[in-house]
Amino acid sequence: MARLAILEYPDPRLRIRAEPVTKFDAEVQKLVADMLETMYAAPGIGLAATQVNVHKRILVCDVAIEGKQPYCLINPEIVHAEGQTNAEEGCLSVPEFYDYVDRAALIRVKAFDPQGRPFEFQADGLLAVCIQHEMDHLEGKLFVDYLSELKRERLRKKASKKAKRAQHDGSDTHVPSSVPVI
Ligand code: GNR
Ligand code: NI
Repeated sequence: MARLAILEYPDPRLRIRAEPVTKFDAEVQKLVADMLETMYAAPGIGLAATQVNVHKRILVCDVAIEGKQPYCLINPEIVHAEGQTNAEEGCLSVPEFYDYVDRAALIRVKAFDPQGRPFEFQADGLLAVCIQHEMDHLEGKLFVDYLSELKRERLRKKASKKAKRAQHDGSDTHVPSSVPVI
């Protein structure tokens, strides 16, 4: 198992639409194990493959308060949605930023497990919110896209300040654009 690097806003790779998985092989199974390790280490309650720069329709989540209850959804589809909920969301790709987003309160989801077996289940509460958040990642969408222009402007300023600071003090893992990468 390995911890994977998580892309951060405004990285353009977060905007790539993920492709369906067609082969449920050892490579997919290793990726799922690495995504779970990365999610638990972060820590986070969900992770989409897009966030670790793999543009395949794979997500993992675990909203259990005690113990572990991992879910892995491959090629997920929402076949039914009802009601509305408004919960505060955060994202490992948008660190230190939280806001409220409207989502369906109850969803019925069809997906495949890492062995390629289809399954279907119903989710509500935080699990439903998390699955909708992760499925948006697979479309290249971020929760901040739902916020008002004013709030997104604030986020853009915050991100550009952070980027400048990283370039200045070299405290981050970012490679300065002036350094040639051979
Ligand atoms: O860790 C996470 N917490 C969270 C809280 C409310 C709604 C959604 C989430 S998902 C997030 C991890 C993440 O960025 N997944 O893509
Ligand atoms: Ni996220």
